[in-house]
Amino acid sequence: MRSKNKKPHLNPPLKGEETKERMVLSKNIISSYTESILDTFSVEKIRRDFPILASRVYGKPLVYLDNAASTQKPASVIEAIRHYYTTEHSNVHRGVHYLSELATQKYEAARVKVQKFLNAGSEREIIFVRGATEAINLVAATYGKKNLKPGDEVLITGLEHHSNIVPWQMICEEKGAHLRVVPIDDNGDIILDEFNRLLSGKTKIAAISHISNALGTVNPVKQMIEMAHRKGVPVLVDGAQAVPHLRADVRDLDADFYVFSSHKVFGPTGIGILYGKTQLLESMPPYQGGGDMIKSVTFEKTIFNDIPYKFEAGTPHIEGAIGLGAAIDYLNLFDWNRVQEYEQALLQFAEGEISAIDGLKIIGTAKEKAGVISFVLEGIHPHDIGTILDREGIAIRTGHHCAQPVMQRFGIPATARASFAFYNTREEVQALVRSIQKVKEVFEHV
Ligand code: C6P
Repeated sequence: MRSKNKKPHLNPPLKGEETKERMVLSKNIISSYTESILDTFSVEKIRRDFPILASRVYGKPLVYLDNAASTQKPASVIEAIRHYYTTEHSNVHRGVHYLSELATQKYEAARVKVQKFLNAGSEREIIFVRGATEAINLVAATYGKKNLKPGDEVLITGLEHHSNIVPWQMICEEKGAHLRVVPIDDNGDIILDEFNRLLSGKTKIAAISHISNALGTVNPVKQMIEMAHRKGVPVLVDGAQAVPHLRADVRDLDADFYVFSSHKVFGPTGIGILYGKTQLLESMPPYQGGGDMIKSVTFEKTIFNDIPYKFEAGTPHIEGAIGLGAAIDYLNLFDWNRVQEYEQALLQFAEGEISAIDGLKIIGTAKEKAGVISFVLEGIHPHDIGTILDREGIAIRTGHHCAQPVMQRFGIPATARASFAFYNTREEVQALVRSIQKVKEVFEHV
């Protein structure tokens, strides 16, 4: 994360009006420290772990800058899934035979890997779900069902992805509760005083993103959780964009719920995690009914299973969990201080280069940012930028990024978004900059 306080050796953060000028300046004086981080990180070695990164699209080398949408997979994850289906597959928790026990053991071992990855107190606090979206829906539907009544409030922020808005809207409507939204400022930072003010006796839960997918803002979630807890309000943290960039520690954060998707953290699609504190999970009703979530069933009454199984009805995404476990094993090979330093240096380099392009404006200049540069080009629709870049082999995302209220806040319909992972390089940033220049040239002649 880029932080003025935490990383004084990096160039200072860029804010508001002074952004453009400062970014241009930063392009010229990218510190030798930043240069040396970019030079010494073993990025080429890391890239060899990701087979897809060697591909060509339209005859050009792939430049994959859509990591906030989904990250690519290392060979070890692909191999873990192949190995599972080749030698280990059966259903879990159901059979006494060898393969069922083996699959169960692998599935449960993946849960323990996630527990350690998040530093959760117990593996019972780790629920396998389809992704961040399902995790938030689960909490909204079950915690909301139990705790919300007419007049109560749910507090979210103006930076949220639709997945952390719509489920709360739905349960508020059902229960006659109200959704309150903490505003963000012109840089894309949450206004903390407003967060504190809006936490009231009526607030039953606060749901906040750790990192914004549309702007890259890193929110001070630990501080926000402290503020909420002082008023007795539990907090759900949407960590979908955080886990690829930092090591989240749910106990250090004291998060009540923490959610993320495997596919954004170099694991397979269709699987994700809901972490919840034991006491809260035990107090919540089940989300779905079916096999595995019960202890006993008669036509008169069902006794539900203990957590985490109470929330895992039906045959789970077994190879997904195993693949996620392999992704965590892979991430554990790295020194995360080095990874973060590299990502910050790359982001800073990219911001300097990109912001120097005439007519380009970066949307989102928060105090701390990670992984994302959202931008608009004067007179050119982001979709046209995305299409022309695609022909150059460059994958970015364009549109509202499932965060329409963020776009409304900045008075724009869409942005072009380049999002980075630790396997991206300075040369890829330069390719992006050259291609944006080409976009401008194309439109100059239209
Ligand atoms: N953002 C993006 O391109 P799922 O779809 O369940 O894996 O993740 C949903 C989600 C929740 N919260 C945040 C902060 C997110 O960024 C996302 C997914 C992708 O920005 C796809 S819309």
